[in-house]
Amino acid sequence: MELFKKILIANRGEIAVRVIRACHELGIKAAVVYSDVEKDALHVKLADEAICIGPSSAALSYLNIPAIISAADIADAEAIHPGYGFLSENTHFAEACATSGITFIGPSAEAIRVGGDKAKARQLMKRKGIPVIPGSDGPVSTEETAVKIAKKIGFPVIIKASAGGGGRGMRIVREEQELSQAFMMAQREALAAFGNGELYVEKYLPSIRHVEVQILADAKGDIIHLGERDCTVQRRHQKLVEESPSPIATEKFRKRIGECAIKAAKALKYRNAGTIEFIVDDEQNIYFMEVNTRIQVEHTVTEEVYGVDLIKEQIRIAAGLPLSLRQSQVRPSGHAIEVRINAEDPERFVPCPGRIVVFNQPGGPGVRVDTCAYAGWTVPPFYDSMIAKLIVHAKTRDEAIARMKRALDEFSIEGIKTTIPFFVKIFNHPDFMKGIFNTAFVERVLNPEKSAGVQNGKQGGK
Ligand code: MV4
Repeated sequence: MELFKKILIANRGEIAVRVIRACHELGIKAAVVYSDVEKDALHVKLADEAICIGPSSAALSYLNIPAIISAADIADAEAIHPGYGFLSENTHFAEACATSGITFIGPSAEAIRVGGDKAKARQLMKRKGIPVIPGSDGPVSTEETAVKIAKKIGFPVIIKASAGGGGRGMRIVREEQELSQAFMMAQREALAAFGNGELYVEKYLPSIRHVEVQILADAKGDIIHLGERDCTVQRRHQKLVEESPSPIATEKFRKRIGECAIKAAKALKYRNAGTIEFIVDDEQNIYFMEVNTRIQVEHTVTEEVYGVDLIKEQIRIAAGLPLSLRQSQVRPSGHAIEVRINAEDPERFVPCPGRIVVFNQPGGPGVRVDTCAYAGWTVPPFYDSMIAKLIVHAKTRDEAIARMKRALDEFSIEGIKTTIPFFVKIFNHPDFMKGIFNTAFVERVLNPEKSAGVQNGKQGGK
């Protein structure tokens, strides 16, 4: 089996740059696509060739399936790397690649389909003996059924959209009389956002952490996991800080959650890189939440701790090569933390595009910056506002935090506002330093007065 000679990258920003680097280290030519406002983008400069596929609007460029397939044909690329977002979890795109004889660097269209249907994925995992939060067995089509289930499992419950993502079509219901209206609103919201109003019901867990497991699976059916990432620090379903290992993980916990993730990957007959997301409650119970059938933004913290290049593994797997390591060779070393730096006002988190005048990035031991930004580049207003990921790696969590504070202090960006000042607050917060927090943490940092009475559960401990 041989690697590809040329790959087309159907993405932009830092992830396109990240994939170009993996290609070049593997001796593979990298072709990219770009929209007509991105002639000066870093991914265009670093690629071996670049093809303009349409105007600024993502719908007409980075989401334009026929244009991207044509670009792969013109470039004579044997495979397409979709990155994250855009077409990375689009079954039509994975199928269009196959039809055109192009290898899609990712899982099968069928695995993407199941991953995108949260009620179905949950039902499958439950059937395979993976713990799920008590709730409906598959989708719920009427309010009456929802009431019946809610009474059985007890309030509060949470109504979720099968096609859900980003918290849309989600409603917490505290008592029976609220349920009917919440059901209708969730259905309407899901229909508007996803063109699919299907809902399901779960018991609502008030104090949780978000812990996910990186898996790799090759064509032979070998599956390994590369431990967990803790993504509990979020605001409005946008992850802000990710770390590996999780501050709550012991070796025993890692073994338990890793085994759940491998079982889930087997249930999906998974191939390539994927993430199994779990909710962990204050008693360290693990519950399957959903599957992400793409490389994720936060893959970097796993790379740092496990010394594995996940993009290269994705490419090798897609080319039919075996995993480059076995589970017994997977060993964590130290602690890594990532922050997502956005071109946003750090007080209100509203996008703040514009021309970057100064861009001096931090360096030194254990510091990695994955970015598409440079001095003189103008952040376009049409796409995601993330312009850089700052990743630090050190022996212990405390040293990683100290290194992150040092690197944030060195980072000098002028001309636009960024979320760097917000992260300075996070890394100086006593609860973050202790590793004791839940998904309400960011709101508590931003509104200390409003949530003064809200206390965390009894988490943490090694
Ligand atoms: C939950 C939950 C509590 N109980 N499900 C939010 C997005 C979607 N992926 C699932 N989410 C949640 N599901 C039950 N049964 C709380 C959340 C949740 C959350 C989950 C992970 C990370 C951050 C979150 C923030 C708010 C709510």
